[in-house]
Amino acid sequence: MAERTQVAIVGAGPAGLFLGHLLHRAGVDAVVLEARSREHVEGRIRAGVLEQGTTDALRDAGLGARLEREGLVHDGLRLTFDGEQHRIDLRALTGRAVTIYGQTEVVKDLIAARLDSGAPLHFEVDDVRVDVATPAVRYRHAGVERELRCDAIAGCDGFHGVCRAAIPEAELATWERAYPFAWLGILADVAPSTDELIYARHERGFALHSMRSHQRSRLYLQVDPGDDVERWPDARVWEELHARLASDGFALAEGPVLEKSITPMRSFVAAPLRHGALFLAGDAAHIVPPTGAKGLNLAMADVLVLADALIDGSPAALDAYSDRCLRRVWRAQHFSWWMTGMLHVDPAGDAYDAELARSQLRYVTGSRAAATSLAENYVGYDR
Ligand code: FAS
Ligand code: PHB
Repeated sequence: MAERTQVAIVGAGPAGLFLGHLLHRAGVDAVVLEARSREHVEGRIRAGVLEQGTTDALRDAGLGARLEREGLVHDGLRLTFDGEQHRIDLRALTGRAVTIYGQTEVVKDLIAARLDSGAPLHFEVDDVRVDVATPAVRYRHAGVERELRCDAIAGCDGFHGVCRAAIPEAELATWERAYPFAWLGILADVAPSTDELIYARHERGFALHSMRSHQRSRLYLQVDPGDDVERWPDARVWEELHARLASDGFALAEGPVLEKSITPMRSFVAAPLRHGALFLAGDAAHIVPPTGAKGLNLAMADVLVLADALIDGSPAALDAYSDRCLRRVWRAQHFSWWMTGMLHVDPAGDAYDAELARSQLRYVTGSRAAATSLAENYVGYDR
C-alpha cells in the first residue's frame, strides 16, 4: 500500500513528535512512525531538566499550559564536595533559569497534541526501511506492508534506530567516547530533600539529587558500567546516596522506590546530519553523558532548526541544517564531558586526578568567572 506525505518522521520520541508538531502548525504534512507502543513511549523515564530555550519553544508552539502549571523553575543548582554544599546562581550569572519537567511529561503533551490534531502518528510499526534515493520509508503496520513516499525523511529514531545506518559509512564521520561508569537512577515517592538540584562528587563516586515534582524525587548514583540493578537493593542505594550527598545541614529523606534502572554513559557524534533527503535529529545523531542535562535539549534545538529548514524548503536552508546544529552539539559535548570528568571518580584514576577535580570544583564555586562559564553552558549556550 503506497502512501504519500511531505515529511516521513521515524521515531516518536521528543525529537520526532516536536518536529511533527511544528510542521503541522506550518501546514507541512508529515507522518510519524514509532516502533513501540504509546504506553511504552509515555512510560519511559529519562531527562528532567529543560533549558529556557526549550521551554520557550514549547510555549511558542502552544504546548506550555501544563508546563506552566507543573514545571518547577530553578534559579540555581548546588555542587557538593568535601562535605560542603555550594550554590551556583544561574539567574544572577546568566539572567536565565532552567525548568524541571520530566521528558515523560513533554512526550505525553506532544502525543496528546498530535492525536488532537488528527495528523498521522502510527505506533508499533516494525521492519522500518529507509530509502533515501526515492525517497521513501517502507514498514509494516498491523501486519500490512506499507510504502510512504515523501520529499524528506527525518531520522528521529534515537541512538539505536535505523536511520543513521542509511548513510553510507564512507560519507559519515563519527566520534565516540566511552566512560568507565554508568548511572543508576531511582524514582522515589518522597518529597525532594532540596529545592534545587544537587550534583555531588564524593570519593565513593558521583551522586545527583533531582526531582519530578514536590512529591517525587529523582536520584542517581555512579556505578560500574557492567553493574546490575539486582545488586542494588533499595537499602544499598539509600546508603550510598546518604554518604555521597552528605553536607552540613543537609538531610536526605528516603521513600518507596518506584523505578530503578542503570543507564550506560557515552559521548557520540555523527556528521553530517544530512544525507540527501535524510535529516538526522536528536539522539540519532549525538549522545552526551546526562551530567550536563543536555540530551533532550539538544534534540529539541535540532528540531527547531530542522523544522525551519523544511518549512522554508530552499536548498540553502536545507544545506545549512547540519553545520548550524553541529556547532551547538560540540559545545554541549564538551560541557557534558567536562562536567562528567569533574564530578565522577574514574576507577582507573589516582590521587592526582582526585586533587585536580577538587581544585576544579573549588574554582567553579569560588570564582565568578568560572561559575559564569558553568552557568551559561548549563542554561544553554548557542552562539
Ligand atoms: P529518543 O531515543 O527519545 O526517541 C527515539 C524514538 O524512536 C523512540 O521512541 C524509539 O522507540 C523510536 N525508534 C527507534 N528505532 C525505531 C525504528 N526503527 N522505527 C521507528 N521508531 C523507532 N537526557 C538528559 O538530558 N537527562 C537525562 O537524565 C537523561 N537520561 C536518559 C536515560 C536513558 C535510559 C536514555 C536512553 C537517555 C537519557 N537521556 C537523558 C537522553 C534522552 O533524554 C535523549 O536525549 C532524548 O530522549 C532524545 O530524544 P530523541 O532524539 O527523540 O530520541
Ligand atoms: C533528571 O532529573 O533526570 C536529571 C537532572 C539533571 C541531570 C540529569 C538528569 O544532569
